[in-house]
Amino acid sequence: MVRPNEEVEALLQEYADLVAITGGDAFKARAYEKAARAIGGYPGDVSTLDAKGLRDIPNVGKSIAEKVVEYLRTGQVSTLEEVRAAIPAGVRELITIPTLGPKKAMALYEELRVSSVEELLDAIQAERLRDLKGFGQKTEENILHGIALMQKAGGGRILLSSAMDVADQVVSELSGIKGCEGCTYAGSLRRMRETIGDIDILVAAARSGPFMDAFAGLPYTAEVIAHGQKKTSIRTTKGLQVDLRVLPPDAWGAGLQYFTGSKAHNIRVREIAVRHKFKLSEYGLFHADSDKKITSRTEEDIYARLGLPWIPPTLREDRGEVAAGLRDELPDLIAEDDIRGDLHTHTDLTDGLASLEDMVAAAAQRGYAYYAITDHAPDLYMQRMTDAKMLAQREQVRALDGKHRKMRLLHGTELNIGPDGGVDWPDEFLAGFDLCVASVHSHFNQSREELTRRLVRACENPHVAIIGHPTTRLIGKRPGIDADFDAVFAACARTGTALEINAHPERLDLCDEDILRAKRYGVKFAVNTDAHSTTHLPYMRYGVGTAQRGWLTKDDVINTWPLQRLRRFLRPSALQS
Ligand code: DGT
Ligand code: CA
Ligand code: CA
Ligand code: ZN
Repeated sequence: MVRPNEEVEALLQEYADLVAITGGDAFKARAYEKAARAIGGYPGDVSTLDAKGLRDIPNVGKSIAEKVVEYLRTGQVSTLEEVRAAIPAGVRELITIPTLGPKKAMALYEELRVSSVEELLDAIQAERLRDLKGFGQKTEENILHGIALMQKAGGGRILLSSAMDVADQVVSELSGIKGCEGCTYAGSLRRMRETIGDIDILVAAARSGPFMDAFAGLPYTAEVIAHGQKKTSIRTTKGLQVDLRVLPPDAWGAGLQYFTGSKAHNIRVREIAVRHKFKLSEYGLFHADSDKKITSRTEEDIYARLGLPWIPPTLREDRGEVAAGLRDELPDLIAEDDIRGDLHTHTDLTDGLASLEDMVAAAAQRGYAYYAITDHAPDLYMQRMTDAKMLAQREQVRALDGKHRKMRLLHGTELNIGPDGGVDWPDEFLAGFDLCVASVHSHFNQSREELTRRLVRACENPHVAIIGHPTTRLIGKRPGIDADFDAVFAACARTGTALEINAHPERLDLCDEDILRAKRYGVKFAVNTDAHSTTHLPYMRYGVGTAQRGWLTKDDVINTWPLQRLRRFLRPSALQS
């Protein structure tokens, strides 16, 4: 669970931020930022590399490699410690507020002597920010929202993917212990919620002792909070709480059902039990009057005795799943196996970290039937895209197509939706692509009317087949844009434009509730990873989990369709203009 790549990524990113905030060389800050991303996306374990090995990673030069080596050897980097010391701790706290960049944080400190979140709140209250250059009323609102987001995150919830990495490891460790008859994760993680409060692990075994001891002794256990025969809780080195419960194999189904939750779902299911004059607990389903056990061994059995089909965990949120189950109208949910391809991915032609060849090979490994490369268009000037580069890439894609016998390649692009809803290539050029994704990447603070018109206009572009990460939110960091999404969903349905479910764990955009709403308009969806590295392709599982939470079936999701049907959908249609 020690994840050296992520640790080094965070370290270099912090260094980049601190260089920026102290008014240091912007070029240097950017170099560190690039290296941070490269190491974060590097498929191997960086802690096994020496300085030379590190320098083979793109964007990692000599001095950065040396700092990484120092960190891996000593646990700290002396130059970073120096910069840290030179900046008041309060200002560093300010940088961590989502939506407030290093520049604004420094301005607040230098102009207003604000050096903590508390003082910033006071300053906003006293309207002292209004006189600062570059700060407006909208900035204030954004800062307040950022602080609220941060305080919510401070409630200790972590991203689904981070929790999943830990849980997968714990489950694999405990499954190997003698006497294990079953081991899995339950709770919000099994329901694939976008953030996780704590991890709940269940083991089925006759004797709990060996599991509890092994659990308390795991290398990443920083603190044992409670150690008992039924339940042990630990805190990991990263501050995440993990609860382990060992259940008698005979009560596995009841325990799994109970600890999977959600609490609201459990309450709804217990109401059904009461109607049958039954009693449902973590120990089993019983007759209310005699206490005689009816069943407890499997979840299927328990639901069946209540007149319900087995309800997939991703639906267990009390959003009508119990009523739908009673009517036998649960959706036949999309599964990860149904996904035939990824329709939004990048290469190192723009800001991706891997070459076209490597990305395509990794996609073929996943058994996809098709795969789209969608590098950025010219508007994101940092990427320095040109017509010639894109056309040269198309040649390469065509040449590669067929090398992986079972996988067809689509050549696409991710367009930037400009402030007025226009995109960054003319129609004639767009007509040459197999697929155009279009997304918002800037100007998040336009008015609601402008944002809505902007997205609707993008949908109306006949070449735009998919709206990428539609709200642009970053979980715990940046709120989604304030558009009238009902109007956008209606436009998508009318123009045959799919909405993306971006599977990146920091995005999961659209989120479950937006998906449910959009589906009512008859919109189609695409579950894509937006991979910028080969290591991002497996994020697909989080996108599919989110799609399930939005009650989607295969038919709702265009990248489960056979290629021919997909191509018909992608074809520019007269309807759209
Ligand atoms: P989290 O940890 O905040 O992400 O969310 P959960 O859903 O994993 O919640 P957690 O860890 O507190 O409890 C795990 C499951 O145990 C929860 O989903 C349902 C069940 N549970 C816990 N407390 C109660 C309760 O008081 N009543 C009922 N019916 N179920 C409960
Ligand atoms: Ca939990
Ligand atoms: Ca728990
Ligand atoms: Zn992208």
